[in-house]
Amino acid sequence: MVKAVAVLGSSEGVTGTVHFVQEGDGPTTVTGSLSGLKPGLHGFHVHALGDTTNGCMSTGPHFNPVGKEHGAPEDENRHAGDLGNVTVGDNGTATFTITDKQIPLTGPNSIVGRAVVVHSDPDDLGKGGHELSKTTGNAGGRVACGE
Ligand SMILES: [Cu+2]
Ligand SMILES: [Zn+2]
Repeated sequence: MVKAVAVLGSSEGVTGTVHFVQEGDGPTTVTGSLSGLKPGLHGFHVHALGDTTNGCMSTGPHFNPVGKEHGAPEDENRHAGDLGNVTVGDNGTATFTITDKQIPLTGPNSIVGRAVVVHSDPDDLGKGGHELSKTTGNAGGRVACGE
């Protein structure tokens, strides 16, 4: 079993912890808790770089090792880092569990050392018809990140 953890921080008071666990070649289970966010849906992705020297801006684009378009977690055509949205309650917190097959913790496409990013707005999952839908899901600013 391989494990990883990302501790999220932000300049806007958002905090959180995200744990990753993978057994063998099976799917990766992601469990997280976040606080300090506005209620509603927030885009949630693995970005390509673990570099937070310039805040969340230096984490690069969505992790996309096989050159696909932005999409929903269940889509065939999606970035590996596309984990959809997390839902934040009225108290500003979210707890969630995601199981996904495209974010291994070992091998050439491993996500270990990359950044987890939470956005200010909902991810439209590539279907919003906005010019950014097929690259970022038009999820707005990067409000918290960690590696
Ligand atoms: Cu993102
Ligand atoms: Zn994406």
